[in-house]
Amino acid sequence: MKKFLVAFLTVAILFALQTTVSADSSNKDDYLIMFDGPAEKGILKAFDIDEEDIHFESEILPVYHLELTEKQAKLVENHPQIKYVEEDAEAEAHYQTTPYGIDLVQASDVHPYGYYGQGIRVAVLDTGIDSSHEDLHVYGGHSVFSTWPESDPYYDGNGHGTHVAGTVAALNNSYGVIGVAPEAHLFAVKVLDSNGGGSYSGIAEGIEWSIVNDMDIINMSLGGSTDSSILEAYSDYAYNQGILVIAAAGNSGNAWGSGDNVGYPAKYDSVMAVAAVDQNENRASFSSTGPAVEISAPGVDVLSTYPNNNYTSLNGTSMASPHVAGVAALVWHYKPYYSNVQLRSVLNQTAKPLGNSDHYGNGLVQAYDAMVH
Ligand SMILES: [Ca+2]
Ligand SMILES: [Ca+2]
Repeated sequence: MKKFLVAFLTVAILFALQTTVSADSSNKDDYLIMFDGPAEKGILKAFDIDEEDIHFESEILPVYHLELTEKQAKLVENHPQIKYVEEDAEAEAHYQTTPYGIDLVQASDVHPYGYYGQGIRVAVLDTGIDSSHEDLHVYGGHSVFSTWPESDPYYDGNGHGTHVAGTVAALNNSYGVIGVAPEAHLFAVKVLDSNGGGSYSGIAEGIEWSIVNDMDIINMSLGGSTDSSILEAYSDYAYNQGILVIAAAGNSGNAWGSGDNVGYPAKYDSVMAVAAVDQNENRASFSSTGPAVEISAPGVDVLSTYPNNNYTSLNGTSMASPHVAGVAALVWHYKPYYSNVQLRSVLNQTAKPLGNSDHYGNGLVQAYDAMVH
């Protein structure tokens, strides 16, 4: 046993020595150097720096980008005609896009004051949320499906749920996009499969999970054309428990904006039906119409998160609904003493009127106006 240990130590030490030696002798790193005065390439040659180690010779400054060993770098640095020697530093693009909808619903007007919907719990009843996405933080979840991978709420084989989640709460950082309420807490409640299909029983189970797990807001970017007393009972129950229930009005509208075609559960009294507008605040031709339309939000060319660290633009009242959920989170964080009924009333009273109420309901949801109301 002891012999083995000794042998192992010897090998380890040898290996360590060898590593050190090789690092000292031949490992080259990228450097930027700048001469004090005009560049003199001959000086570089004197330090054994070959032509092949020089990557770039500046035409406007006496600067070279080259490869040096640590030893060479030290020698170069001590030369009186060399002003600077710097190891090359890594850089990457750091920017975050603000989708137009974030501005349109006035989220951009309240973020600078530090209002991000902190801690408001939003259940996204959808196709799951890709929780490994760099621009999302998912706090929990549940799937109504029993077979893998649909049983995993953090697997989104469709993309719809991840997109909806990003509109609610994509993180405020230096990359990707920003959501309406970037510090709201997202919960992935998977009631739709990878084909975007589901059932009323699944939605009911998702609503029940949301009630039991103390959600503040339920976003349902989904719907069907069948009326169901039991789905209505579930929606009512959630609303009576103090949850704000928001759903997409549906994509059954026509170019004329005629007809009564809002889907379920949006059509129920306990649920806010959200219609879609474009960047110019005009009704999207697909957006369902009728007296049940309650409020409007951006739903055309909406940029948001997509599985596998992607971002994409989608259309639909599905994209409009999470804007309202996000605004509700902003206002509720600011005025936590509001009941869901009061919050809903304020969102409706402060919406920007856009015209025909069968098309727009009370109008475009407005975060700032609701908060100062
Ligand atoms: Ca971001
Ligand atoms: Ca309704």
